[in-house]
Amino acid sequence: MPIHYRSSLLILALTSSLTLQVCAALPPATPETQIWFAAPANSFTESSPLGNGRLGAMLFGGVDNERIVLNESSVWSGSVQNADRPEAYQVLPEIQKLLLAGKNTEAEALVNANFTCQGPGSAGAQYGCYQVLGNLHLAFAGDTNAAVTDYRRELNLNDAVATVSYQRAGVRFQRQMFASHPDEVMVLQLTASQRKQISLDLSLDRPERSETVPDGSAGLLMTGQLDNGTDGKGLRFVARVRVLPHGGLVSTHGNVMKVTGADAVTILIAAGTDYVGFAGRQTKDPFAATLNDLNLASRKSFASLLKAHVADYQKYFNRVALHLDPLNAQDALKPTPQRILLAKNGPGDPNLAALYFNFGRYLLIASSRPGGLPPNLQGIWAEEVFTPWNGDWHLDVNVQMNYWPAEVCNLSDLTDPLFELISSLQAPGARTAQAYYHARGWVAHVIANPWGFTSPGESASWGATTGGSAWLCQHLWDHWLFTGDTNFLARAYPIMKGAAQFYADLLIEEPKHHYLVVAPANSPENHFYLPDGHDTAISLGTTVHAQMLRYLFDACIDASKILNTDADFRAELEAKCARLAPTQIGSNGCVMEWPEEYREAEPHHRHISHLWGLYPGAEIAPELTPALAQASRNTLIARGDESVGWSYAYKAALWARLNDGDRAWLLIRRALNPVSTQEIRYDNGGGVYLNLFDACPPFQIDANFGVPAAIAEMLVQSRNNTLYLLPALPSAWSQGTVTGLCARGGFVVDLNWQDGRLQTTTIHSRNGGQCRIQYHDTSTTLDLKKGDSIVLDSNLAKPSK
Ligand code: FUC
Repeated sequence: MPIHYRSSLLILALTSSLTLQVCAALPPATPETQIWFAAPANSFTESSPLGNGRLGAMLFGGVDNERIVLNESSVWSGSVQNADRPEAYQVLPEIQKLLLAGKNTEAEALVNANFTCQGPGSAGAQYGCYQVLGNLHLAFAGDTNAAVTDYRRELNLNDAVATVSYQRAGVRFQRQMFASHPDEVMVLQLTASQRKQISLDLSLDRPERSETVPDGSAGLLMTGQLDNGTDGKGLRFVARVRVLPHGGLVSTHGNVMKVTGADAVTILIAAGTDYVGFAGRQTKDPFAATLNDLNLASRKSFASLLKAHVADYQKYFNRVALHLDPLNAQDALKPTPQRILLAKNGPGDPNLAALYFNFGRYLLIASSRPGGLPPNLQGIWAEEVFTPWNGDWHLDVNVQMNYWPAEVCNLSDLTDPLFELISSLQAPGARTAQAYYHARGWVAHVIANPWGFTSPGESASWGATTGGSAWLCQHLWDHWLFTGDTNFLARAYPIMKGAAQFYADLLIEEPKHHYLVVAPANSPENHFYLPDGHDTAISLGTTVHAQMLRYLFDACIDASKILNTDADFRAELEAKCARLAPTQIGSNGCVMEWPEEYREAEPHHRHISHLWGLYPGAEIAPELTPALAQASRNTLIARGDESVGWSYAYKAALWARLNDGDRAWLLIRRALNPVSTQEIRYDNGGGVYLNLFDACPPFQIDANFGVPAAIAEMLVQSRNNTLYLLPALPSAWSQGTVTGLCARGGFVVDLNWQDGRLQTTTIHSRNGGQCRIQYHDTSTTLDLKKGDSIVLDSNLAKPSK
């Protein structure tokens, strides 16, 4: 099919006047804000994602048969369970005694027998899994033998609208779809350049447990009940489709709706479940809620639904803009799959990185809205009933990575779902803390679901890690550092305190240096050889635990001072924090992952948890701890680049923190490696699918968020009251501009550079206060009032007028 790049406006000029009137206001897309294809999707990972935070869709764009995968963020099987082992705490002293005596093998046997969950854990039906809601099928009638020309399927990140258009038998057809947050529906409009050209059958299905019936005379209703793992009566789900034709006839035949000879058709989709949990819609009656959504939306015109959607979406998206010059301006106009291949086979395309950055912001806006559930391993997009790793929230890097771009990319208000999840883990986590550790406070281990699962996983090797709650709390403290919102801190502090209490109780003194260490501990999912050759995962403290605890304890100490509370607890934390094991450098020049120099079982393991203190933590930094920064470089080199999708993103962020833009760019280029859709591996070889979804593989959304965060770290960093400008600019990104990136202290930064050199910088202060700015060896300190915007030249001086 011959495809030529056209701006949206040009395409629209060819379509019906109805569409033209509606869409003329849409902003033109650019190569860095448009993902487009010259053909329909062959699979889920080629289709185009849409989302309003709660409702999701994947548009395939088939010409004769359109399949739209439908999702709703609370479509979760399983139910609340108590998977704690109530007597486990009795074994803790013995485990700790064995670890103190260097008997890790014996300790691990006890951990395996006692510090796992009761029952099958994540393998059980009661743990549940995030599931597809269903599929909407459109089977188009008409001359299916006629040639299709000028096919284009685009997802415009500027306005969050997907458009499919093509020419057939002299008629130009167009489909436009968006997921509206203000109107709680997904909207699909079919138009044609001539009258009476649209005829189709609509149906709604799901791989299991569903029934579809007519919904009055103008719609379909699909309902069903998920398995809860006990009596089979889990969440009830509802999907409703309403068809609003312009001209033509509509009829219902069983569970199929027929539209014949319409000029245009608007299709509204509403969905919900009766999940009443820590967030989400909180309705026991999804039947009524979805009917209400459709009734309200169908009173509005397509134009007004679209207008409200675009305004709502752009409120978030337009806060940041990144432009990186393409390697080749003509190539940048090619369909996205071709761009990905060209970039892989050439020296890489910075503009493709800008597109991926924008896509990450797009996906966060589409999957994380205040009041909703946080994006899971799939975001909100899944086509299966049994999603990989249950589509849950993994707490040993994955859900946190989903939120890495939130603060720095000016989407601070979208962190609310994560904070609701954290808050919801306190009560079950307090029971878990008692059952296994007889400790105060609360703990979350490695996996979590909407049913409050905080127990260890079913295998100690990966599931007994106690770090989940500490890592989650880092996001609470960072939110405060970025926003300075004291009301938020007052709400967050008790949660952080509970987490800190837990670890404070779990610490024991190790005999060699008398440091306080967490025992038992794992370094997420990794293992090592004991001197006797035994392969084990359990140790007496780990580097990542010490780093995360230092962060958490310091945060609680500072917060208690700011809030003027808890002097006694502060004193306890100050004493314990001072005795945590420091991050150590081994004889090989690398950061030690465990307290002893154990032989690594997997030197190229995907997790790099012992560099947590470099990113997302801040205790390692080139200007602060040069020796540890060098050891971190050595560690990254020894670990190697090759890994899964999210690991590339993590390593890119780590290289950014080491001020090495070229290495960070190398990792981002790896993260953009095309991965075949057929390829579902659970190990190395990550990259992207053709729709730019992250391939772990399989599809897993974390790197879609992790890479944008790494890009932001390459352009602006903030720590210890200093703002670093262009700290890790790759030599290949010689020209660019970025606006709206956020820094700790409530500063917003716009900057541009040419020939790799900083030109103009604007610093806007939201809260007022002092701001030290550093660009390579030049620095300046500004005293800013709330609301000030200061422009600086390439020497960080205020330009003379
Ligand atoms: C962690 C990672 C895996 C995968 C899984 C969902 O366990 O180690 O690579 O991303 O989460």
